[in-house]
Amino acid sequence: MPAFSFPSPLYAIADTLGRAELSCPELARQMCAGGARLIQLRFKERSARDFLHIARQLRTICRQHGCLLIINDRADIARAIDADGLHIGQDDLPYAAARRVLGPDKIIGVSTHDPAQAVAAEREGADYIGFGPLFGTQTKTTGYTARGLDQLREIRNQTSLPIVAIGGISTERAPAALAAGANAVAMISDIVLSRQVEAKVRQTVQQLSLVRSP
Ligand code: TZP
Ligand code: MG
Repeated sequence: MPAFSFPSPLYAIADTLGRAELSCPELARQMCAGGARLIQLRFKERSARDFLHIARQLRTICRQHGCLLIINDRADIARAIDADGLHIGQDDLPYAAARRVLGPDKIIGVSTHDPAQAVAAEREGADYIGFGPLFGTQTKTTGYTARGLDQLREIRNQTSLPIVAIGGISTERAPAALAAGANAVAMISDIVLSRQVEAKVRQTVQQLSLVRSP
């Protein structure tokens, strides 16, 4: 399989952050309409059935727009809906087990927080790594201090895998993450809490297309 590369520097995470007025499918629709080409479905603290049901809807939406769909945490759900890939953290299924569930052709990304984890993810066979929390974030209690741009540069020097930076990234801060070696930026709150998701995604995609990552 050829090496994976992100289809666009925006890695949009569909997590409604509990906003009652915005459903996950509606969020994904607006992200796609704004030009997102990769969406991760992050659906915490809900039943497996609810997760599966929403994932199926996103599968349809993403296919209609030529957008990759990555499922967060759950290899079983990724496989059940024939998602394009899975994103796992350090406490989820280990990479090798997730690969057995998904088979050889799906994308598997692994969250990392330091150089040793990044090197291990590459050795195990991950297609890309997440790195963060890059900046302070309100969205997740990560248990890690903000890693910062210097550590991102260090990770860039330690791995040839595509890197998606995550944590506290806004449209304004994203170019600095790309300049420090990230190939993509993951964003939740800056997109989801903006009143107009489609316009916000369009503006972000446009801004990032002007940035050249090293
Ligand atoms: N992992 C590290 S930080 C984070 C995750 C899932 C949350 C990122 O959300 P935001 O709102 O873009 O800071
Ligand atoms: Mg996880």
